[in-house]
Amino acid sequence: MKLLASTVLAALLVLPAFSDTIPITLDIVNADGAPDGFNRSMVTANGTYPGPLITATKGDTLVVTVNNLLDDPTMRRSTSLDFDGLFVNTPDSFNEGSSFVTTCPVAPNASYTYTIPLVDGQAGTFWYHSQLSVQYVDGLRGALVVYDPDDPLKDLYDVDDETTIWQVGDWWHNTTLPLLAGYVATGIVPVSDSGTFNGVGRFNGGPEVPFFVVNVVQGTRYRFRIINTSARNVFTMSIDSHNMTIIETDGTPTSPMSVNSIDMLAGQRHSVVVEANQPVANYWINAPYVGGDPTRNLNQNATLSRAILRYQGAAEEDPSSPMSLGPAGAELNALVEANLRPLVASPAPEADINITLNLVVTAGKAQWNVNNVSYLPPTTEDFNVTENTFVLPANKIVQVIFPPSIDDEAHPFHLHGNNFWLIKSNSSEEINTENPIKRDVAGVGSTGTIMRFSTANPGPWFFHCHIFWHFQAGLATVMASGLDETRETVKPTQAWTDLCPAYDALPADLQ
Ligand SMILES: [Cu+2]
Repeated sequence: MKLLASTVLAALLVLPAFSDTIPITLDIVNADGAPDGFNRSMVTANGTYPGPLITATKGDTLVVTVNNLLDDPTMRRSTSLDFDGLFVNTPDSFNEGSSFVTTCPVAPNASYTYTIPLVDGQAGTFWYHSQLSVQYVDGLRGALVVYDPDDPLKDLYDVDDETTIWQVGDWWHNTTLPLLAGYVATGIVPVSDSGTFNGVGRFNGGPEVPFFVVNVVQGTRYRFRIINTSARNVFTMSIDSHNMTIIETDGTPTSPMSVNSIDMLAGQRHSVVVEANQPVANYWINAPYVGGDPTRNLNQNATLSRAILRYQGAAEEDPSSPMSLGPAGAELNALVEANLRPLVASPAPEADINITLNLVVTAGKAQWNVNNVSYLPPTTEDFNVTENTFVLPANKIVQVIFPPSIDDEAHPFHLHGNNFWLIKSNSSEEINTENPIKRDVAGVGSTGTIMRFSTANPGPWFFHCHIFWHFQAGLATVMASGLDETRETVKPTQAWTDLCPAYDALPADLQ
């Protein structure tokens, strides 16, 4: 059957690739769970944390139906789904899921179908999460992988499937409405209780939840797709006695680079090739995290954030080596973001428009400002000043400059629907316009960050910090490019048009 299919395909090579419609149904439900051993109510897709894996092949069309069945009043009752990192063409921008920018949330006991064609031959590692307030902190997060049958790097690995996806994320024991109230009252961003690796973790004094086990066979090469699904924390990924060869950065095929430690900010993804080339045994996968002052939450113990790489034939037990935070000192060969190169060089075009964004927190308050404006979602469907909207012409190159800041944690800025040339990484003083990496989340911090993006794909694209506590506190802008072109192109459905009046009519506790 396979042979026949490939013969037929070969005969049809001159035709466009087949593209499938991928129907997915996600019941958004409150479910009890204990990812790190502490039982709590969560917001989930289909009852699990993380949510079900969504897979597609490049060129397919995702048709994701969300049935909102949420009923727990300690968390938001409405919902909205964002598919992080996917390119979204202008005509589909209304289905992009950004609450109050491209759509309104889906009310309780209502359904909505997001139809998103995968465009521009894009493939790679993505994820989905709620994009309503900080709701994804409560669990509504999951992986989304777009496979490329013609992956130019496929000769580098043997296995790439549902068993090779690593989702790391911060986890809280309390639900978001009280956490957010605490943040608003004190100006202190909530500090996570734990970290989870594929939905399991441990906290200080908690039960010994079995660590997640990644099974490998000696002599085999694996493509591990690592996603930081955090709302705050930075995870530092390493595997005892193994190197990791980075081959993807936020969906961009990456010139292979061997390292043994990778810092990943909230929202960032990498694919790494790991060769199981060590003696048959159990090895620690170290996934320590940082995010705020750990003394503010005594449940937190970043050393307990880890998983097990288990060779076939090894005993079903924990590794015998000590739990470390990963390579250090002379052994450390950490990823330097500025050293990432795309597999295919893509020089950054000269900028037509320059925008400087100054990020400033209001002391003691849950309020972040971009150029003195704290983003507030609109109450009407028009753009206004509190949305920090930058109205840009279509078909231009926009350069965004973040001056160096003194904040103690880097802000992972994320652009919706598009990616950007990262011409100056926060990890280096170097400016690289020749062959910079293209990605959709990059840290903004102490040395300054510069990125460029094209407005050839116009739309009202959200551009915000992926620390969702900061996002919720106003650290967001809208890069609204080619608004006239967008209005001419976008033909929203009646179902979309009905979302805002339905949401606006809800009592506050159902929003
Ligand atoms: Cu931030």
